[in-house]
Amino acid sequence: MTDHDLLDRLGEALGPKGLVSEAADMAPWLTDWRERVTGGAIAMALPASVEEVQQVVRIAAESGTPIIPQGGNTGMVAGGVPRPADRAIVLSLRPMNAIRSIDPADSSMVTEAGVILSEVHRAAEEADRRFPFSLASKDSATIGGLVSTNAGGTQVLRYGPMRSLVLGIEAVMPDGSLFEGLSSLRKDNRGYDLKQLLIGAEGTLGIVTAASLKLFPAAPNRVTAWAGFAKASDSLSLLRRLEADLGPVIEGFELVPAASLALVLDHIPDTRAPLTEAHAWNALIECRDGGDARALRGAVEQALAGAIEARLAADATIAASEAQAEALWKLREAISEAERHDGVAAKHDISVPVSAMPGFIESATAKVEAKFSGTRVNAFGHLGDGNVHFNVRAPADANGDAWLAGEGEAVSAFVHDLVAAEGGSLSAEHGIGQLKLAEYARLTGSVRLDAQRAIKQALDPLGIMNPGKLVPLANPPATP
Ligand code: 2HG
Ligand code: ZN
Repeated sequence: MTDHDLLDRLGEALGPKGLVSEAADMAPWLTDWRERVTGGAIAMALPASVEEVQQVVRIAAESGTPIIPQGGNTGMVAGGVPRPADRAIVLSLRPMNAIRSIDPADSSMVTEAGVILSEVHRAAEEADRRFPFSLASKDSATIGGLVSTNAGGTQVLRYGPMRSLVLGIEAVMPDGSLFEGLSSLRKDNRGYDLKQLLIGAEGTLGIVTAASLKLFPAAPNRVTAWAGFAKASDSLSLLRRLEADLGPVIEGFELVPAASLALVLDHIPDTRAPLTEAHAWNALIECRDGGDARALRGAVEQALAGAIEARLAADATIAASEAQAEALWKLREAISEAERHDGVAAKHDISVPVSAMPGFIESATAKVEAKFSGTRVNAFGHLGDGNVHFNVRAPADANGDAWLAGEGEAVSAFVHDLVAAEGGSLSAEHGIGQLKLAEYARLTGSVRLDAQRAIKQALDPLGIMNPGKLVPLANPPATP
């Protein structure tokens, strides 16, 4: 099929509103959020219904055209954009943005893939329920993307990643057939779980078109606190002490080193330091429940005072209003953006056992900064999950892109080797996409990789679903 014929077929299936093929109109959607990859596409399909998605997939299968499912394009590993040499169809799920149903009694909600996360939050609240999953890109990330990447975010400590919040999915399979798995069953033990296989598959096995999400009771009381302390190792002791004092109300515990806070204060307008003095390490602590607001605040105050007395924290503050809580969250959520404004960084989304993380941060930072002179580690994030973003900023005088392609690659291999030695993972929450594929292949055992390739081959024998992401080729072409 020629490109011309392909565009004709897609145009017939989608109508003029559902198809974009002008380079300028496609451009914003062909470069990933981190601006690391600009992919090649013949067209961008904007289907408005499941049937239209099925038609696009059938046309792609007939013509052997790669199909790249895309949501809000907020991913961190270039999983939602084509490869540079592709001549792909980018299939945007954004027009499919209906909330199909909310069932407060069942505590579940069915949303289409293009619904934006903050819309899900709002809809759940209106039904006096809650969807307790959040991340910095909540105003543009879509449910389909979050499901397909098994996204993590800042509430994993209590609620787990997307995998534990999805009850069912609907997906178009690589031959155009429909997996009608939108159940809200809490228990379903019929062997292999196709839903879980598709969650986190990064669009390599099919296209998620809708999801049934688990809702929770509303928890209107939130107490957001910020604590400063001297040593990374205090962070875990502080978390464990607060857990012992406060119990399960703690749902977020985010580590913010002085370097991250300085980046945010430098680059993000309307931000200010939360404590009078600077501390080498800080934690943003979020507690929530549905009980008595004053009681929760009192309990958190008392727990923090106890932690200061035990010298696990040097100072702490509690947000006195929703606006102050939002301001504290902004300091944490804007780290990624502030780092991007500052220059390039070799980014590592790593996990090790929670108990090993403080020691890992200290020793790996010393090793990296000693070996690669001028680099500066910025390790922040989800300490309570054993997951930090161990980002290594280029030396101040480095040429960003050239550094990334040269020394940056060596830094990444070095960091990933340290992570592997701890039994950790090189992708805790961002997935593999294009950017981690080579390192994933290098560090992953053949049993796992072969099983993954066999699954891919069985479900997508034509290899049209988001090729070049997540599944390393068995025999990659030799690099010249
Ligand atoms: C976060 O936790 C995101 O803020 C982004 O996962 C992390 O930019 C990063 O490395
Ligand atoms: Zn993160």
